[in-house]
Amino acid sequence: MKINVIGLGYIGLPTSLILAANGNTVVGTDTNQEIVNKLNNNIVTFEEGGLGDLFLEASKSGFTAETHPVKADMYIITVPTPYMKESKLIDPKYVQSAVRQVLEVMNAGAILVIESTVSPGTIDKYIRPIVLESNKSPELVHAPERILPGAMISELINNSRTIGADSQEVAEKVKRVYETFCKGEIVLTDIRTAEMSKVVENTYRDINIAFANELAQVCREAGLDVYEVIRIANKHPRVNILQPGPGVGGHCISVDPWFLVGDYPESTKLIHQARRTNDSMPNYVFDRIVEIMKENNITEFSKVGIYGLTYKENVDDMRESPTLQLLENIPQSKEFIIYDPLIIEKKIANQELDFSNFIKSVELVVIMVNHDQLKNQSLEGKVVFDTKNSITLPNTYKL
Ligand code: SAJ
Repeated sequence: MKINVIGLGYIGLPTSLILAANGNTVVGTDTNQEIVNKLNNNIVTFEEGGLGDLFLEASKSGFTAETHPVKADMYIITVPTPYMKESKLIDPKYVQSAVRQVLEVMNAGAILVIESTVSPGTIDKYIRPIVLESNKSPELVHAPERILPGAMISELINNSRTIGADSQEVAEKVKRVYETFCKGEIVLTDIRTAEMSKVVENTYRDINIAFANELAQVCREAGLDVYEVIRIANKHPRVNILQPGPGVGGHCISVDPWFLVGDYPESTKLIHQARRTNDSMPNYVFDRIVEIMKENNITEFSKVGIYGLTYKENVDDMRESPTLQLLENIPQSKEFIIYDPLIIEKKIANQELDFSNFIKSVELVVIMVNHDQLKNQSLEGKVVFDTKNSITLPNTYKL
């Protein structure tokens, strides 16, 4: 089976490599020439545990990268699916353009798998018409990706997967390919159910994080320690509350629930409120920073250091990160000094690339991301506001 994976980002690259490392002939395609050049020169394009080793194995098995789709038996599309800021509706342009490019080169009857997360109904509304217009009649499949950045390789291997197709026969064919690397259960269904279940998974998590974030605010008003309250409540066999934090980032959980809100505005009150709650957390963090500054007679915003620019711990992905949301929402926060051990090139103003320079220049350190690197650093002598409950120093401020 020859497979062409379209879009070599956070999902497409690990997916291509694991397929190649497990006996499939794989070509990866990305329109970004720089990504393609790097991969063909044996440079892995982002940090993820185990990705380097997987890359070596895949390269030995003949994995290569191209800027255009090639002839193959199966195409897997893993391009981004942004949403439009105002309407909250999905913007399917990247998936549509990938499908068009693939249709130009494919042989009739090849299989076209969409892994990109799409709002329920997208494939029928925006993809099927393009496919029907062509004379290639590919089999359409939706196999939504389900991997957690930071644990991608083990999740690719062990998670259950969903394959939505128009017929059992096609679903079984695709299942046989995914089975070459996936040890989890592979569930077969129709395309619309696959689309909806993926978006529902991320919405479920968003709502549960919003609940934890709301509890942090309630406990603060009540003068209680939210972490202790959650720890005790979670002793109940049917309670499993997540952890509050400075907001929800990443390209999945902070995006997918909007697809449902955009399409079903009247029926998604809870989902919409959860999004608002999570989106309001960076502002809540800012209000707490101002309080803490007053309490400690810190008068200049430039004496506040923000530790963490990525959307969560131990990944180098900054998309929609709470720190970026904070900088975008609140003009005064632009004076803060920012440091992140995983962002090694300067990406924003006031970013400090060296930890000791960062720590020297600030009086208050705000922990926005709990990177492992923090464990080896001393924050002695600093006022610390820990929004991730990551350290146990005395006199640390919490959310
Ligand atoms: N967060 C909290 N409190 C928590 C857990 C997370 O504030 O208790 C925050 C994180 O700090 C981060 C955000 O939520 O800012 C999202 O992080 P995450 O680790 O929960 O999830 P993602 O976005 O890295 O990956 C999610 C996963 N989905 C679910 O867990 C339902 C992953 O399995 C999906 O494959 C991925 O979205 C995706 O691509 O859809």
